[in-house]
Amino acid sequence: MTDEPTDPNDKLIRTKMRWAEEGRGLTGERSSPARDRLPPGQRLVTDQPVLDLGNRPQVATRDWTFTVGGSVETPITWDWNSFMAQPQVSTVTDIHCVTTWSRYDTAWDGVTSRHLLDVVRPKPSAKAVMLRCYDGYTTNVTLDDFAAEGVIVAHALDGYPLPREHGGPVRVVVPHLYFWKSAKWVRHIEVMDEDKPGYWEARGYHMRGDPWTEERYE
Ligand SMILES: Nc1nc2c(c(=O)[nH]1)N[C@H]1C(S)=C(S)[C@@H](COP(=O)(O)O)O[C@H]1N2
Ligand SMILES: [Mo]
Repeated sequence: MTDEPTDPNDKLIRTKMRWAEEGRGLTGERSSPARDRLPPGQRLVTDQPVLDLGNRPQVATRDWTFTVGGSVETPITWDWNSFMAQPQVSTVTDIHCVTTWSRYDTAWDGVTSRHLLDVVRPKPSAKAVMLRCYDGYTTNVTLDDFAAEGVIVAHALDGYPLPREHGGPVRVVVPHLYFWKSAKWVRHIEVMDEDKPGYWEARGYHMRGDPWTEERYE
């Protein structure tokens, strides 16, 4: 498994990189999270669009392994049964994609990032995580953002096993950041002493991606 995506969807990727250069979607509008549920520059959809590099890995649960390593006291390797044996939670969150669609009330089941971090125990020097996926996609999240309330390593969406196109068997959901941070088909979480850009972050997307302040591109 290499970490370089094969980019089967080159045209879409080039289009999205051009949007990043042009600052597409930026409105400079101000909005108050207390008053508005929809962040600036976003429009509400009711279906959930499928967006990825176009190469959707098929990973059967019996072949699935998930590892966390890097700057931690206790690296882990979980197979499907070990993952499902962890304490489970259900969450309901809004999601906001940088391409300007938002969807309200998506329901997820899985394991909280906080539980995961309690198990692996990041070293005091740890600052960020790189989420590494079965399709070669990567995205970075600071340790604070990853440990935030509501972040879930999810195996179910709206009450059903997470469909392959939405990242099944397991994806990460970071609901308070733009949806490109929510890594589908997650394979490995690397805890790092320094924040580094992932796939889209290296192509003009913002390192953090807060939808309320329109951290789309930089
Ligand atoms: N592994 C992986 N995760 C990914 C992506 C990807 O290409 N590969 N695309 C990201 C982007 S840009 C978005 S908007 C969301 C889309 O998730 P969805 O297809 O479930 O709506 O997944 C994110 N996670
Ligand atoms: Mo996206």
